[in-house]
Amino acid sequence: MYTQGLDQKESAGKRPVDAVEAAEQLQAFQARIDAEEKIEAKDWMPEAYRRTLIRQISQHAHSEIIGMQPEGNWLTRAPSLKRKAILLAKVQDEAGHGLYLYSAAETLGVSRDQMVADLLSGKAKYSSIFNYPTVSWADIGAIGWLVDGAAIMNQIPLCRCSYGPYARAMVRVCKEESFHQRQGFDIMLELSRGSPRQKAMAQDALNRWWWPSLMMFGPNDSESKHSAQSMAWKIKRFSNDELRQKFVDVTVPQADFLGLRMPDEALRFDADAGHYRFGEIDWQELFDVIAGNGPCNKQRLEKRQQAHDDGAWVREAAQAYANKAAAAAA
Ligand code: FAQ
Repeated sequence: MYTQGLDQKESAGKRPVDAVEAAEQLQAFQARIDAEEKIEAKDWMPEAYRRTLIRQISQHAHSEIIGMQPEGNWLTRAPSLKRKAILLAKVQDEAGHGLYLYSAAETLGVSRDQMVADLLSGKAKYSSIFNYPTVSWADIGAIGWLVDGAAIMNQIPLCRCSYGPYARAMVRVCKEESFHQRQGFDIMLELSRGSPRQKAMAQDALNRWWWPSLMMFGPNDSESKHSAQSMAWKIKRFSNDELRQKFVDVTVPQADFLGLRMPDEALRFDADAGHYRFGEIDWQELFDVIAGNGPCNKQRLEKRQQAHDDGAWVREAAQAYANKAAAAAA
């Protein structure tokens, strides 16, 4: 009987007839996925598919929201009015992405309050990359170039994700991320063509952000517990390693153009394969950061908690207004 992908709760304790029906339902669901149909919020879906999407989309939303912090740190210290206006627009875009993504996750039956509570309690993850500090202006360039660059590489395929609300949210997010990536590259270009001190700042930022950017794609395929099922469900279209390799292949020539050196002695072009081969990633560092022990995990969550507490009056006012409007309409 075809039960792969059936949640244990869905198959356990079912009478044989029910179990056959459940397996048929699952088969029909997989056939829709295989036919590239979009799954919509009100369609039947296996519980495990729903839970996987809630996990991934809410983590993605949390990443956008926490991701505002390292860049927000430079809003008051951007080197010109123009750079400040651009950075402000970028940080606001990240807030917008978080909101589209929370909305997409809500269509799966989880409340915004629950997702926020899970973030603040440390139960829900967000991308490891946002637990590193931004110590110089060049870090803002490196984040745009590398972090947004990695995010786009991962997110373009998500525009074709099998779940309609997530896929549609990603279309706009990706357009905005492309602008973000270009503004980061533009900062790096200006610095790397500037004074020797500016170029050294750009190199230092690249040295610190390169490896964490490669970690954003997640563990190696052999260690990625969700990839196989997520790819069968066409939530993910490429594996973690495939996307990481694509990112390396497009980014190394960009570093050459900037006149910067990748901080990887093992990096070399494999002409036969047409790919850049790179050194071993420090997986322990990724797992430590994911476990909450990165350089800024504590600070990021404390700041988010503070912002949440400070915003309580806005939520109360919005609720009071909604109650009043509902009473008036009744
Ligand atoms: N950080 O089995 P897999 C951005 C966890 S948005 C933390 O491979 P999966 C925009 C993973 O959750 C950046 N945790 O998992 C921006 C799982 O843990 P769990 C965020 C990580 O889901 C730019 C476990 O490890 N983008 O940057 C990480 O199949 C600039 C096993 O891993 C998205 O969220 C990590 N790096 O693949 C904003 C994109 N990697 O939950 C501001 C959507 C893995 O079982 C400024 N997400 N884990 O306890 C995805 O594509 C996937 O979820 C992956 C992970 C690829 C991240």
